[in-house]
Amino acid sequence: MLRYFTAGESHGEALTAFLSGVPAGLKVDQAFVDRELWRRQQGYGRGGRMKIERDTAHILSGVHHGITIGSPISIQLENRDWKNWQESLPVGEGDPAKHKRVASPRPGHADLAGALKYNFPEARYILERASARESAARVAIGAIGKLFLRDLGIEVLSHVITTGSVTVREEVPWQEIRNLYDREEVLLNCANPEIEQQMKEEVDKVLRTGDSLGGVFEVVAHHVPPGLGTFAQWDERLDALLAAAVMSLQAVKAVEIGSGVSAAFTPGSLVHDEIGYQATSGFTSFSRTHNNAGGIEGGISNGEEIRVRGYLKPISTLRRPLQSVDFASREPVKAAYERSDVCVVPAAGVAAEAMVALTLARCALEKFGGDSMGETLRNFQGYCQQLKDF
Ligand code: EPS
Repeated sequence: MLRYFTAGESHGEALTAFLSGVPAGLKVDQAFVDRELWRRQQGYGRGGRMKIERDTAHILSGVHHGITIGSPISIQLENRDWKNWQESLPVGEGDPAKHKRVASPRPGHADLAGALKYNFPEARYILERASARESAARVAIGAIGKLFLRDLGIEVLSHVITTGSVTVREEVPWQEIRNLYDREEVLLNCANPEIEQQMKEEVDKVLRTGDSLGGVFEVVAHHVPPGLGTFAQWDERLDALLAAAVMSLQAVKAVEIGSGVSAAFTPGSLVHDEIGYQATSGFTSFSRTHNNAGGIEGGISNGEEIRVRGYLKPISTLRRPLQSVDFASREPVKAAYERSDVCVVPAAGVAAEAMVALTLARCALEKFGGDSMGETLRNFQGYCQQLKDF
């Protein structure tokens, strides 16, 4: 079974990720992993931290001579900013006078709920782990998940649909999303250049006013075979697994599969994807008129593209802070401010790609799993033949 964990604080020495259950013999392309980390660092609206960091994956175990060997993979990412925090956030006791308190909780952040839960008198240790910096560790192991899926012909990428009040209305075809991957300037990672320009103006507006923005990203998994996930148990449904995986990312407040939200307000005759049959080069010859289901029916992938959207709340650190209460005096004050991003929708999309890839990789391994890639691919090809013969 594919399992994964991360560890690390935003301003600690390093982030660490563990990935267990990858079959032996998978080629690990370090440049690909680092490119994924680079992609997560991009986007218009990022803050000063991304100018400090150069995220690269230091693979410590599980990979030798460029291939996985079946043992757990551990990856470390250096926090370059650590050198600025060694005294204020030491592992040892250190000097309490150097501690950087977060004196008043930010509405929308984990600060207050976390301080109450872990019984700290202020929020420093809370924001350290709650920060979206953690998502870099997921992207590192997600890249290994993507390399595994790639051997099965599956690709996972994302694009931005909404930034603030600006939205792309039409469905964006796979090839246009694929083209975004090759861009050297990510900007808002939007496939429509005119709309992307309007999105940039939205970000400029909040940069001027000291506010922040949320938005919507869409992750698309291309060339997924029918049959991943099942309706047999609630916790084996692919849509439920994907929803949890994407919802687990910092700042995501809603997840949608296909046109799930608008479908609730539309008659069934206009929602469900009619079925046809014509010879194609796909997994089967069954075809669909459209893909409102987002590639999943009955908790099972149906052979269409999987489309998952994540809805992000605006970043909760505001340069013009909202009302809060001082942790010590209990007096009304403005919420604490620390360096932050104002918009992270493209980066969140990349982190969500990692979560979708790890979820699909887990389901694929449950279905085709072998201890080596050779065994896994043999099982996969046998299943593909079964689909052709259906
Ligand atoms: C992030 C690193 C953080 C923030 C951001 C995400 O770095 P720092 O706090 O040092 O500026 O930029 O975290 C948040 C948006 C948040 O609310 O915690 C990263 O690597 O993505």
